[in-house]
Amino acid sequence: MDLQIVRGDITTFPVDAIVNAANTSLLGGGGVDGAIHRAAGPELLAECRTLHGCKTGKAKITKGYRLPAKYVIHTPGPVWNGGGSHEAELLESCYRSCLELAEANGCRTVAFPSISTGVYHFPLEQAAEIAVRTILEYGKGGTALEVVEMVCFDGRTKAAYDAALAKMKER
Ligand code: AR6
Repeated sequence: MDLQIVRGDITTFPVDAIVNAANTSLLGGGGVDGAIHRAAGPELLAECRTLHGCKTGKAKITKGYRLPAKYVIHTPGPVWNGGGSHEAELLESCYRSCLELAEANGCRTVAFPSISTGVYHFPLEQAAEIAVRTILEYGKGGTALEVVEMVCFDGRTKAAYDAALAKMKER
């Protein structure tokens, strides 16, 4: 399994599954969630309504509708609350749950946004290290997933994920 850090708009990625940094209602919002719902069209919200929400750190899958991706995997990340409310383990659980669900649905290629580092205010450097470590550890366990892309929307986010990957490779 290859982990790639790239810059771009996740709604344009022709992968098997893109991940949505959702909220627990799964009924849409701003940020990447809003962009995914706009690009996928109203059928996505209609399917999300049948899911009855999702717990923080877990994941649920839908079709991708008008997106180039076949599936959307929705995961509510933790809201940063100072670090003493299990935020790190919940963020790790988001990445792991999404990878497991992607693999269980036969996906080979998955693209993630930077979960929780927008309006949920998880500190970027720490979030990047958790994401990179969790994805690489998942890959080491043996997986049918071939490519995992971390899709960074801006330069600061890309720099943080590049640094986290470089740091992991040094170890
Ligand atoms: N492609 C890739 N990344 C994007 C895109 C895009 N098109 N648009 C934004 N980002 P956020 P969160 C980046 O706030 O912190 C929603 O309202 C963005 O720059 O979208 O997990 C949900 O409904 C940032 O780096 O997600 C929840 O209520 C990253 O995606 C809440 O926000 C995540 O920022 C979730 O907050």
